[in-house]
Amino acid sequence: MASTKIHIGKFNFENCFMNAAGVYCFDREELEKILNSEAGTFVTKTATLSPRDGNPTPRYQDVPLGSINSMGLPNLGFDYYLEYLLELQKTHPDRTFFFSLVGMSPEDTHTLLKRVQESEFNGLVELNLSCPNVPGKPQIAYDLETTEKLLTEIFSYFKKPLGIKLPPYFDMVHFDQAAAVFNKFPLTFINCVNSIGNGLILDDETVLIKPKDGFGGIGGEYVKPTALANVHAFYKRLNPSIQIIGTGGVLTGRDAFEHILCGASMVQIGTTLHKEGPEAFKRITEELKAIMDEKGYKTIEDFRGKLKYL
Ligand code: ERO
Repeated sequence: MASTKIHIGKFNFENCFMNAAGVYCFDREELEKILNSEAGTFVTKTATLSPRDGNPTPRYQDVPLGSINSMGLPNLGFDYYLEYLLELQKTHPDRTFFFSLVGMSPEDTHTLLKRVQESEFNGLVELNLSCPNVPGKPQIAYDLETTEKLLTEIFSYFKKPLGIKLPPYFDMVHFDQAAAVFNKFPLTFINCVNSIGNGLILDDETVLIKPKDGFGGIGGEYVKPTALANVHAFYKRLNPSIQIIGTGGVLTGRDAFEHILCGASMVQIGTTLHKEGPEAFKRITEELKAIMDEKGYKTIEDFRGKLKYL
Protein backbone atom coordinates (compact mmCIF):
# COMPACT_ATOMS: atom_id res chain seq x y z
CA MET A 1 0.00 0.00 0.00
CA ALA A 2 1.01 3.64 -0.49
CA SER A 3 3.13 5.35 2.18
CA THR A 4 2.36 8.79 3.61
CA LYS A 5 5.77 9.12 5.29
CA ILE A 6 7.46 12.49 4.77
CA HIS A 7 10.35 14.54 6.05
CA ILE A 8 10.64 18.18 7.08
CA GLY A 9 14.27 19.27 7.11
CA LYS A 10 16.23 16.43 8.68
CA PHE A 11 13.21 15.03 10.55
CA ASN A 12 11.21 12.02 9.41
CA PHE A 13 7.51 11.54 10.10
CA GLU A 14 5.51 8.31 9.74
CA ASN A 15 2.48 10.24 8.48
CA CYS A 16 2.10 13.59 6.68
CA PHE A 17 -0.90 14.64 8.82
CA MET A 18 -0.88 16.59 12.08
CA ASN A 19 -3.12 19.05 13.94
CA ALA A 20 -3.14 22.74 13.06
CA ALA A 21 -2.06 24.97 15.95
CA GLY A 22 -5.05 25.98 18.04
CA VAL A 23 -6.94 22.69 17.77
CA TYR A 24 -6.38 19.80 20.24
CA CYS A 25 -3.21 21.33 21.58
CA PHE A 26 -4.09 23.50 24.58
CA ASP A 27 -2.83 21.16 27.29
CA ARG A 28 -1.13 17.78 27.84
CA GLU A 29 -4.43 15.94 27.80
CA GLU A 30 -5.32 17.18 24.32
CA LEU A 31 -1.79 16.82 22.97
CA GLU A 32 -1.62 13.25 24.24
CA LYS A 33 -4.71 12.43 22.17
CA ILE A 34 -2.90 13.59 19.03
CA LEU A 35 0.26 11.79 20.13
CA ASN A 36 -1.70 8.54 20.38
CA SER A 37 -3.64 9.04 17.14
CA GLU A 38 -2.68 8.26 13.54
CA ALA A 39 -1.14 11.76 13.19
CA GLY A 40 2.57 11.95 12.33
CA THR A 41 3.22 14.53 15.05
CA PHE A 42 1.62 17.53 16.77
CA VAL A 43 2.09 21.26 17.18
CA THR A 44 1.36 22.99 20.49
CA LYS A 45 -1.06 25.88 20.90
CA THR A 46 0.89 29.04 20.13
CA ALA A 47 2.68 29.85 23.39
CA THR A 48 3.37 33.32 24.74
CA LEU A 49 5.82 34.24 27.50
CA SER A 50 3.08 34.33 30.16
CA PRO A 51 -0.14 32.29 30.21
CA ARG A 52 -3.18 34.06 28.70
CA ASP A 53 -6.92 33.64 29.27
CA GLY A 54 -7.79 34.86 25.77
CA ASN A 55 -10.97 36.61 24.64
CA PRO A 56 -14.45 36.37 26.22
CA THR A 57 -16.67 33.42 25.22
CA PRO A 58 -18.36 32.29 23.03
CA ARG A 59 -15.21 32.56 20.89
CA TYR A 60 -15.23 29.47 18.59
CA GLN A 61 -18.17 28.25 16.54
CA ASP A 62 -18.42 25.39 14.03
CA VAL A 63 -20.78 26.02 11.09
CA PRO A 64 -21.76 23.77 8.17
CA LEU A 65 -19.00 25.03 5.84
CA GLY A 66 -16.27 25.60 8.42
CA SER A 67 -15.61 27.57 11.59
CA ILE A 68 -15.11 31.04 12.98
CA ASN A 69 -12.91 31.82 15.98
CA SER A 70 -11.61 34.69 17.98
CA MET A 71 -9.87 32.80 20.76
CA GLY A 72 -7.41 35.62 21.47
CA LEU A 73 -4.38 33.42 22.01
CA PRO A 74 -5.38 31.61 25.22
CA ASN A 75 -2.47 29.38 26.25
CA LEU A 76 -0.74 27.94 29.30
CA GLY A 77 2.50 29.83 28.73
CA PHE A 78 5.90 28.95 27.27
CA ASP A 79 7.21 27.01 30.29
CA TYR A 80 4.24 24.62 30.34
CA TYR A 81 4.68 23.52 26.73
CA LEU A 82 8.50 23.40 26.88
CA GLU A 83 8.39 21.16 29.94
CA TYR A 84 6.04 18.72 28.19
CA LEU A 85 8.08 18.74 24.98
CA LEU A 86 11.32 18.02 26.88
CA GLU A 87 9.58 15.18 28.69
CA LEU A 88 8.41 13.70 25.38
CA GLN A 89 11.94 13.89 23.98
CA LYS A 90 12.91 11.42 26.72
CA THR A 91 9.87 9.13 26.46
CA HIS A 92 9.58 9.26 22.63
CA PRO A 93 13.15 9.82 21.42
CA ASP A 94 12.27 8.58 17.93
CA ARG A 95 9.63 11.29 17.38
CA THR A 96 9.81 15.02 16.57
CA PHE A 97 7.31 17.68 17.64
CA PHE A 98 6.48 21.27 16.68
CA PHE A 99 6.52 24.11 19.22
CA SER A 100 4.31 27.05 18.15
CA LEU A 101 5.36 30.38 19.62
CA VAL A 102 5.00 34.12 19.39
CA GLY A 103 5.62 37.01 21.72
CA MET A 104 3.16 39.82 22.43
CA SER A 105 6.00 42.13 21.27
CA PRO A 106 9.20 41.63 19.24
CA GLU A 107 11.14 41.70 22.54
CA ASP A 108 8.99 38.88 23.91
CA THR A 109 9.49 36.87 20.71
CA HIS A 110 13.26 37.21 21.08
CA THR A 111 13.08 36.20 24.74
CA LEU A 112 11.07 33.10 23.79
CA LEU A 113 13.36 32.07 20.95
CA LYS A 114 16.51 32.67 22.99
CA ARG A 115 15.08 30.38 25.65
CA VAL A 116 14.37 27.72 23.02
CA GLN A 117 17.89 28.14 21.66
CA GLU A 118 19.38 27.65 25.15
CA SER A 119 17.11 24.73 25.99
CA GLU A 120 17.47 21.03 25.16
CA PHE A 121 14.52 21.27 22.73
CA ASN A 122 15.46 19.42 19.56
CA GLY A 123 12.25 19.66 17.47
CA LEU A 124 10.88 22.31 15.13
CA VAL A 125 9.68 25.80 16.02
CA GLU A 126 6.64 27.21 14.22
CA LEU A 127 6.72 30.98 14.74
CA ASN A 128 3.17 32.29 14.39
CA LEU A 129 3.25 35.51 12.36
CA SER A 130 -0.47 35.48 11.63
CA CYS A 131 -2.75 35.58 14.66
CA PRO A 132 -5.80 37.60 13.53
CA ASN A 133 -7.57 37.84 16.86
CA VAL A 134 -5.67 39.86 19.44
CA PRO A 135 -7.41 43.24 19.64
CA GLY A 136 -5.04 46.02 18.58
CA LYS A 137 -2.30 43.66 17.28
CA PRO A 138 -2.05 43.39 13.48
CA GLN A 139 -1.11 40.13 11.74
CA ILE A 140 2.68 40.47 11.64
CA ALA A 141 3.22 38.87 8.23
CA TYR A 142 0.98 41.43 6.48
CA ASP A 143 3.74 43.94 7.29
CA LEU A 144 6.72 42.65 5.31
CA GLU A 145 9.14 45.32 6.58
CA THR A 146 8.45 44.33 10.19
CA THR A 147 8.66 40.66 9.23
CA GLU A 148 12.04 41.09 7.52
CA LYS A 149 13.43 43.01 10.50
CA LEU A 150 12.15 40.39 12.93
CA LEU A 151 13.58 37.47 10.92
CA THR A 152 16.92 39.26 10.48
CA GLU A 153 17.20 39.68 14.25
CA ILE A 154 16.03 36.13 14.95
CA PHE A 155 18.49 34.40 12.65
CA SER A 156 21.39 36.32 14.19
CA TYR A 157 21.13 34.04 17.25
CA PHE A 158 18.61 31.31 16.49
CA LYS A 159 20.26 28.22 15.02
CA LYS A 160 17.61 25.53 15.47
CA PRO A 161 15.08 24.56 12.75
CA LEU A 162 12.40 27.22 12.45
CA GLY A 163 9.41 27.85 10.19
CA ILE A 164 6.70 30.52 10.07
CA LYS A 165 2.91 30.31 10.09
CA LEU A 166 1.52 32.71 7.53
CA PRO A 167 -1.77 34.43 6.91
CA PRO A 168 -3.31 34.01 3.46
CA TYR A 169 -2.20 36.51 0.80
CA PHE A 170 -4.59 37.48 -1.99
CA ASP A 171 -2.52 39.28 -4.62
CA MET A 172 0.18 38.01 -6.99
CA VAL A 173 2.39 40.99 -6.16
CA HIS A 174 2.11 40.16 -2.46
CA PHE A 175 3.16 36.56 -3.18
CA ASP A 176 6.23 37.92 -5.02
CA GLN A 177 7.11 40.40 -2.28
CA ALA A 178 6.59 37.95 0.58
CA ALA A 179 8.57 35.17 -1.14
CA ALA A 180 11.45 37.59 -1.82
CA VAL A 181 11.64 38.31 1.93
CA PHE A 182 11.34 34.65 3.04
CA ASN A 183 14.03 33.55 0.55
CA LYS A 184 16.58 35.71 2.40
CA PHE A 185 16.40 33.45 5.46
CA PRO A 186 17.34 29.84 6.34
CA LEU A 187 13.73 28.92 7.08
CA THR A 188 13.04 25.19 7.35
CA PHE A 189 9.39 25.62 6.34
CA ILE A 190 6.50 27.98 5.89
CA ASN A 191 2.96 27.01 6.87
CA CYS A 192 0.15 28.25 4.56
CA VAL A 193 -2.38 29.27 5.85
CA ASN A 194 -3.70 30.48 9.17
CA SER A 195 -7.43 31.26 9.27
CA ILE A 196 -8.72 33.93 6.87
CA GLY A 197 -8.72 36.84 9.29
CA ASN A 198 -11.68 38.89 10.38
CA GLY A 199 -14.63 37.34 8.62
CA LEU A 200 -18.22 37.53 9.87
CA ILE A 201 -20.71 34.66 10.03
CA LEU A 202 -24.30 35.31 11.11
CA ASP A 203 -27.11 33.30 12.67
CA ASP A 204 -30.31 35.07 11.59
CA GLU A 205 -29.66 38.69 12.68
CA THR A 206 -26.83 38.00 15.09
CA VAL A 207 -23.11 37.31 15.01
CA LEU A 208 -21.84 33.93 16.27
CA ILE A 209 -19.00 34.91 18.60
CA LYS A 210 -18.64 37.57 21.27
CA PRO A 211 -15.20 39.20 20.79
CA LYS A 212 -14.71 42.06 18.32
CA ASP A 213 -18.46 42.31 17.51
CA GLY A 214 -18.35 38.88 15.89
CA PHE A 215 -15.29 39.28 13.63
CA GLY A 216 -13.10 36.17 13.60
CA GLY A 217 -10.75 33.89 11.70
CA ILE A 218 -12.47 31.64 9.16
CA GLY A 219 -11.49 27.98 8.73
CA GLY A 220 -12.79 24.89 6.96
CA GLU A 221 -14.31 24.51 3.50
CA TYR A 222 -14.44 28.28 3.00
CA VAL A 223 -10.66 28.39 3.07
CA LYS A 224 -9.47 25.60 0.76
CA PRO A 225 -9.15 27.53 -2.55
CA THR A 226 -7.23 30.29 -0.77
CA ALA A 227 -5.03 27.78 1.06
CA LEU A 228 -4.21 25.84 -2.12
CA ALA A 229 -3.34 29.07 -3.94
CA ASN A 230 -0.99 30.14 -1.14
CA VAL A 231 0.70 26.72 -0.97
CA HIS A 232 1.25 26.68 -4.72
CA ALA A 233 2.24 30.33 -5.10
CA PHE A 234 4.99 29.88 -2.50
CA TYR A 235 5.96 26.44 -3.83
CA LYS A 236 6.77 28.13 -7.14
CA ARG A 237 8.61 31.06 -5.59
CA LEU A 238 10.58 29.73 -2.61
CA ASN A 239 14.05 28.22 -2.50
CA PRO A 240 13.56 24.43 -2.63
CA SER A 241 15.20 24.17 0.80
CA ILE A 242 12.12 25.87 2.34
CA GLN A 243 9.42 23.21 2.62
CA ILE A 244 5.70 23.94 2.79
CA ILE A 245 3.11 22.81 5.30
CA GLY A 246 -0.38 23.01 3.81
CA THR A 247 -3.24 23.99 6.11
CA GLY A 248 -6.80 24.97 5.28
CA GLY A 249 -9.95 23.18 4.23
CA VAL A 250 -8.79 19.60 4.66
CA LEU A 251 -11.94 17.54 5.24
CA THR A 252 -11.01 14.49 3.17
CA GLY A 253 -8.12 12.57 1.66
CA ARG A 254 -8.93 14.31 -1.62
CA ASP A 255 -8.36 17.73 -0.01
CA ALA A 256 -4.98 16.56 1.33
CA PHE A 257 -4.08 15.14 -2.09
CA GLU A 258 -4.75 18.59 -3.58
CA HIS A 259 -2.56 20.34 -0.97
CA ILE A 260 0.29 17.94 -1.79
CA LEU A 261 -0.20 18.38 -5.56
CA CYS A 262 0.13 22.13 -4.93
CA GLY A 263 3.44 21.53 -3.15
CA ALA A 264 2.75 20.75 0.51
CA SER A 265 4.94 18.23 2.36
CA MET A 266 3.10 18.09 5.71
CA VAL A 267 -0.68 18.70 5.89
CA GLN A 268 -2.34 20.17 8.99
CA ILE A 269 -5.97 19.76 10.02
CA GLY A 270 -7.82 22.31 12.16
CA THR A 271 -11.58 22.74 11.73
CA THR A 272 -12.18 19.09 10.76
CA LEU A 273 -10.20 17.93 13.79
CA HIS A 274 -12.32 20.21 15.99
CA LYS A 275 -15.53 18.78 14.48
CA GLU A 276 -14.56 15.11 14.33
CA GLY A 277 -11.85 14.55 16.93
CA PRO A 278 -8.51 12.74 16.46
CA GLU A 279 -10.18 9.77 14.71
CA ALA A 280 -10.25 12.11 11.68
CA PHE A 281 -6.54 11.35 11.11
CA LYS A 282 -7.21 7.65 10.46
CA ARG A 283 -10.07 8.31 8.07
CA ILE A 284 -8.27 11.01 6.09
CA THR A 285 -5.04 8.99 5.92
CA GLU A 286 -6.93 5.98 4.57
CA GLU A 287 -8.71 8.16 2.02
CA LEU A 288 -5.42 9.65 0.83
CA LYS A 289 -3.78 6.22 0.58
CA ALA A 290 -6.75 4.92 -1.45
CA ILE A 291 -6.32 7.79 -3.96
CA MET A 292 -2.57 7.13 -4.16
CA ASP A 293 -3.15 3.39 -4.70
CA GLU A 294 -5.68 4.07 -7.42
CA LYS A 295 -3.26 6.39 -9.22
CA GLY A 296 -0.21 4.20 -8.68
CA TYR A 297 1.63 6.69 -6.43
CA LYS A 298 3.71 4.89 -3.80
CA THR A 299 5.07 7.90 -1.91
CA ILE A 300 4.12 11.54 -1.34
CA GLU A 301 7.16 12.57 -3.40
CA ASP A 302 5.69 10.80 -6.45
CA PHE A 303 3.11 13.58 -6.88
CA ARG A 304 4.11 16.46 -4.60
CA GLY A 305 4.08 19.76 -6.50
CA LYS A 306 3.07 18.06 -9.75
CA LEU A 307 -0.05 20.14 -10.31
CA LYS A 308 -1.06 20.13 -14.00
CA TYR A 309 -1.89 23.35 -15.88
CA LEU A 310 -4.11 23.86 -18.92
O1 ERO B 1 -7.43 33.49 18.39
C1 ERO B 1 -6.48 32.70 18.37
O2 ERO B 1 -5.97 32.25 19.41
C2 ERO B 1 -5.97 32.34 17.05
N1 ERO B 1 -6.89 31.98 16.12
C3 ERO B 1 -6.52 31.71 14.82
O3 ERO B 1 -7.37 31.41 13.98
N2 ERO B 1 -5.24 31.78 14.49
C4 ERO B 1 -4.27 32.12 15.37
O4 ERO B 1 -3.09 32.19 14.97
C5 ERO B 1 -4.65 32.43 16.72
C6 ERO B 1 -3.70 32.85 17.72
C7 ERO B 1 -2.43 32.75 17.68
